[in-house]
Amino acid sequence: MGKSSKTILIADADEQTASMISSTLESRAHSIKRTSDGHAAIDYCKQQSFDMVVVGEQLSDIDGIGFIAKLKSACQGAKIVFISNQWRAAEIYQLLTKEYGVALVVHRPIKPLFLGAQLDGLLNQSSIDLNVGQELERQAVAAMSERFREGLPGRMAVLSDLVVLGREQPNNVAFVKEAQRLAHNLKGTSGTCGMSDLAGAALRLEKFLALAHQDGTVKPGTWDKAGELFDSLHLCAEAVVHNTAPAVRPSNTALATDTSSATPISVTQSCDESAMAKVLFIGSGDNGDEHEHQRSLASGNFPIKIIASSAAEAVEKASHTALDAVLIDINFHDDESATADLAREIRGTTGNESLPLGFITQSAHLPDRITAAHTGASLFLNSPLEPDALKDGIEYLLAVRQGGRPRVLIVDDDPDFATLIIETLGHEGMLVRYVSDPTVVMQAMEAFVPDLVLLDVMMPTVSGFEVCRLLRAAPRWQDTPILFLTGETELDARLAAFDAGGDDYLPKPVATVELLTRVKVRLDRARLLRERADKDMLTGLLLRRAFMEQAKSLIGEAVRHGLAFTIALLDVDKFKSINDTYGHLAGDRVLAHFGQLLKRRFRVEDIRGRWGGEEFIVALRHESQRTTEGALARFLEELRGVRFEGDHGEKFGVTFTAGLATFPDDGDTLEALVKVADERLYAGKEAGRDRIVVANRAS
Ligand code: GH3
Ligand code: MG
Ligand code: MG
Repeated sequence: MGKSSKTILIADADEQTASMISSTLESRAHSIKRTSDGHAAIDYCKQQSFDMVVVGEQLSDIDGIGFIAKLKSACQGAKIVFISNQWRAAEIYQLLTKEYGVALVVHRPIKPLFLGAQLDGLLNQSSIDLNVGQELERQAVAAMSERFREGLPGRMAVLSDLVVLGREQPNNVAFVKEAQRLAHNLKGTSGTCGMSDLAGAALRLEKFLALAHQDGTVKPGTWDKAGELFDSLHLCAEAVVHNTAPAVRPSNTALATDTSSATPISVTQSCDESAMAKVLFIGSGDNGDEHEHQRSLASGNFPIKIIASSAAEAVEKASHTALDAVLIDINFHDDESATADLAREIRGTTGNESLPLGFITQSAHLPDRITAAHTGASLFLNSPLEPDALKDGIEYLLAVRQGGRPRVLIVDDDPDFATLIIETLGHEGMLVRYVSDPTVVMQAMEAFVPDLVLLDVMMPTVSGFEVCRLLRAAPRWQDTPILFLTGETELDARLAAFDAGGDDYLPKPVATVELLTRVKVRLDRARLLRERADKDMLTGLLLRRAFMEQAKSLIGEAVRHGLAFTIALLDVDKFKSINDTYGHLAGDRVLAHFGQLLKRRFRVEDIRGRWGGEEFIVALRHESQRTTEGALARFLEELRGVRFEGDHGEKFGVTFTAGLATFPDDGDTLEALVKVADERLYAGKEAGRDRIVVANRAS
């Protein structure tokens, strides 16, 4: 991936959005010019050439779309990105992309990490003339067609064997069903690849076989007719393999299928790099490690890319790559506080506040718990690393992450089709996990925690409808968007999809641009709803109700595993007088900073919320009172060091008082624990503030 610096113009009258986009791009070392004025923007474009122009919904003198219409002639060659306030009608989308040459439409709310990955993808593409969506689709389909072509003789050989077996045992319904399934998959993939003759022949075979069995019995004469249909299918397949038009089917000619030379069906697991989870591995910085770990992770269908780094380069790499987790090998940095500083610095870079952290240590050398809790290490792995431990550890880190790149699970028994989807969605910065066996979907859901599921309908063993119903029965997956992908386009099948609890329905063959659009709409909508309901806008932390919901699961977990956890209520000291002295806006800045700092400290799986006003709440998983007290003391120490600025430039500092309560010693319900923590907080205020209280009588 090219990391060369690009020049980018941001034209947007919305100060906040422009700042956010600008800092996202600056952190990737691009140079930025900003304006809120359309005329000024056109002038800039005439004076210098930009690699990209990012246009907001509204400029000071013209609306964004009107501006884009003018922009086209002024700036040749720049990629135009439009930040839209809303999802628009298809015609406007068409107008923007086809007429005005807009390369990408991004919808609010904007996620810096996601946007960064999207813009990176755009800036690294060499072709500028082609519509990006179409070009992407063309490339993806070309790659898919090539793989499909390679695997086709193998697929045909399996089908041919089935025809032979079917003739030998004409009453065995399993052969009919399996042949039907294979024909169905052939139809889907070849249709997507634009091989219409082959798709048509496969459809005829599939339809015939679907009607050839009933109540567990096979109709007489089935295999004779199926043999004929298979023969014409085979001709089309030959034509595809040799890249020629299919010959006219010679009548009554038996086909000699040479199965001995056929290659087995290839199950392709390779996929586009951008769809991979990226893990920064901070060790000696020696690439040997990277290759070794990469090898040990090569198996399995969850692609992970290891990016090796020395400690010196780590912060730089973290701010320029859309990372999913960080692993630090402490053995190379025997100074523990330097390791903790490095971890904090990485989580201080834009978009990485909630990046999961893992430490690799020699068992003899465990870092102290307070440092670990404050810094936010979610995981300790013992070195030397066992291959499985590394894989499991990384999966754990990826699972505890919240609010990272959009995660999509695809369930489909056709690996070629899945690969196409992985590539298409991966290009957009999404993380995709692929499961070919519908019976393991539940485990995959638990391990991967997707934001959206793409479900094939027709699969061996379990149909997609059933999988969907199963998911909907679990409260946890009730709101996860589920999209069906299927070659069945009859009305009944479509109704069944919605009946089963699906959110949308996409016929196969699927146009990748359409798929992408629908996936994005669903993801955007789901995320928007979740954030509106759960998040406090000022601090970015959970609201009280959402906090309580998430914290409740801590109780269940603590009971099951016999573990403790500690909650802390934090209240900013003399906040009223801060508002009175320095202004309400300065007060808001204090709260926002407090929230940001809370996010960056502690582990990503610890829960943080805004309890209300200037009160915050934190729950530290699996931590004792003593460790939590220590970690909070470090946090208080850090906060004391922050200089805030009043509305008139005055400098001031803030402190807080906290009350702690631990499960199960101080109570066995969340409400009881909050009550105890609140009493201790109050005692701390009485005793003079700026302290952390762990026992009923403040000392
Ligand atoms: P103590 O040390 O005893 O906690 O004193 P305090 O002044 O912090 O406590 P008090 O509860 O009397 O005052 C809290 C103030 O916080 C009152 C309220 O106006 C202010 N406040 C609540 N929410 C916000 C907010 O979102 N922004 C700002 N700027 N102020 C807020
Ligand atoms: Mg207060
Ligand atoms: Mg208060």
